[in-house]
Amino acid sequence: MFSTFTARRRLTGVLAGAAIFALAACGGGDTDGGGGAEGDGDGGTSGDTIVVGFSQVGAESGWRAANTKSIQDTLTAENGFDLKFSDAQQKQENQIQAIRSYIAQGVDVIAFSPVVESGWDSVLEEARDAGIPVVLTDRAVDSEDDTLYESFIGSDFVLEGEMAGEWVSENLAAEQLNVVELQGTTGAAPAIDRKTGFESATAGNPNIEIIASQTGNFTRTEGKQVMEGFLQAHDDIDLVFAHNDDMGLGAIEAIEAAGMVPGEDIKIVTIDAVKDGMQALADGKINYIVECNPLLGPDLAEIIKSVIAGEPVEKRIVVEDLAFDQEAAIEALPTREY
Ligand code: GYE
Repeated sequence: MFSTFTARRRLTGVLAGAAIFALAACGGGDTDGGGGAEGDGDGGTSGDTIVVGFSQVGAESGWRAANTKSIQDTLTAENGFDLKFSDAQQKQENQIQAIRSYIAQGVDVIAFSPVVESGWDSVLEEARDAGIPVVLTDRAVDSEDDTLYESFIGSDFVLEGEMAGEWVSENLAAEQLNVVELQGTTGAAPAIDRKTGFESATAGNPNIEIIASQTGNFTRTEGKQVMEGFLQAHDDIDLVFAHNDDMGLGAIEAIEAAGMVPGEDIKIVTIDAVKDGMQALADGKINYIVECNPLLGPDLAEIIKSVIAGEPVEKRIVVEDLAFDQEAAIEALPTREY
């Protein structure tokens, strides 16, 4: 269907088959509300219910909302889980506190999406000392000791940045192209890696120049604010490269408020491919989106079950990502899950 855009998809690891099965099985799953901390309070440790403490980054983006929903819809009592879920509001200290609380509660498994890459060693050592396995989802840690966690499932963010950069280089850079970059949260794996990937893919093209680069913290509001600043400082911006859709959507607002046409006067390339972003792409306000699949719940459930069963799990499981131009977005939108 999107054959021209799927060439670089991949999913590695021995769990690939199980993961794909789980994703398919989840499609018709429960949609009955899903609330926050599922199954708390019945302290029964009944049978083989797996108690999971999950520390989420926050609620900063459409991607995050879809990711949270996927996890809450999958780690249900019906599927054999007792999920304790907390939202860290993009603060590392809140995540460390949540993980310590899960250790104190003696959960069976801790899973989390680390807001930033650094600074996790001591709390992960505490989990290990307590005999509680840890699974990383979505974002990586930079710990040198990879025995501190069982498995890390998430996209290849460097590849996403490269895919964006390659498309820009091939499609928009026949002449001088002045790029402004809206970076994700400072210190977060996807911000670091997407920047690296984009830079390496565009470095060989002498027409492409990144004239400004600043964090918009993966939110629409900050994306808009930073773009307003870019527009005040530069009257020669040709392209916005935003590390996620939400910041790109914020940039659209700033560009329109400045009396220009997003997607034409200033081109926009983003990463995520959530519905709002895809709609803007279909409308011609965004020019290209590299996907980052947030539906990690089913794979996470399989990994956790394997860990508890004492089965070997892959240390790194890479999630597949597509990419979309306007035509592909129009085709995909009617059946888009997130
Ligand atoms: O791209 C962004 C979110 O970690 C991959 O976090 C995730 C990123 C995603 O805020 O929208």
